[in-house]
Amino acid sequence: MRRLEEKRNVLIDTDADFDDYMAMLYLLKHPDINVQGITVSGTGAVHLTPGTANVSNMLTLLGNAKSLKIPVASGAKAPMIYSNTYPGADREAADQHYEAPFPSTNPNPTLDDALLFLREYIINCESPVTVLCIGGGSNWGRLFALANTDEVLHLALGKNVERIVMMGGNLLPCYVTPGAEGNLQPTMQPDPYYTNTVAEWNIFVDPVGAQEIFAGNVPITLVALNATSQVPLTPEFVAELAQINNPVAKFLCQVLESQTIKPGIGNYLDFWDPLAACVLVDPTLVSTEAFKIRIELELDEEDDKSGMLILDDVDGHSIDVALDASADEVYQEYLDVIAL
Ligand SMILES: [Ca+2]
Repeated sequence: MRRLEEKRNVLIDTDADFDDYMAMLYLLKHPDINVQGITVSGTGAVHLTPGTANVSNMLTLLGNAKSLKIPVASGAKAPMIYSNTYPGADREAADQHYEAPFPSTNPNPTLDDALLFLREYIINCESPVTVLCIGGGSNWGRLFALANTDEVLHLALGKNVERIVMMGGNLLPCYVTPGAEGNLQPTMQPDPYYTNTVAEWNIFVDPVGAQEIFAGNVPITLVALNATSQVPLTPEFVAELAQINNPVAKFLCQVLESQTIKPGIGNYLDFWDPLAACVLVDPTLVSTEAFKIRIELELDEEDDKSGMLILDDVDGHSIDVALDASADEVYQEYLDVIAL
């Protein structure tokens, strides 16, 4: 396990998908990470109200009073642009937390305004914070948009947010080798309702939200499909996780063994959000390269490329993109922490 020289404060933004649980519980168990708050977006996998309750109740898996008090705040009910949505069956499964039970209900109330929580935290924090953004750009995009007219927030974001590690996007084969195509189509089978083949879900659900984050002048590591596709979610990994005997591992196994998730293991599911969480702790698990990137914001119903990442040296923003990952090291790092 990778130890840090000093404890790191982290804010998480999530859409409470199956792999978000993997990512969040890894950071919550890591001895050198202090999760300072979790904001929930209702524009990705989960709907906002059940998602916020699920994340709050997830904290009961940690079995300590301190974790129960981590602020959980509900955020965006709608994207900043369009109404691109995940498949309905996937959203329903996320709402039901994959039928995996939480030990109990968290007695602490959730917060109803993620933007207000983030603004106050970032303005008042005494040491820098790192952000794990695994739920698309709807919450943090709005925060950066707010900072355009809120000078106090603007200065605090520049001073106090050390880096945003965001799972999202893909650099196409026309830009890098090996390139990565979008990931909408495999999830929508057998009845794809979007034609887009070039975007990744987290960017696609809110291209403007992601673009606001890119433009926010905070260092960004984008854990793109180019890297995550090299760390597949395999039956072998699930078997190793099942060897760990604690409530967190047991919960994660129940999620991964659920009807919705299990068919994708060893098939089309990758270590998306948990790779981003591992990279937040240990950046050497991936190799990154800086590119100037902007996001396609136009919607074309006949040839949709909205959400596509475009390399643009004039109008792009400098982003460190993860292109390569060491799968075996990632699995080991992940399992070591979950076993604690
Ligand atoms: Ca997610």
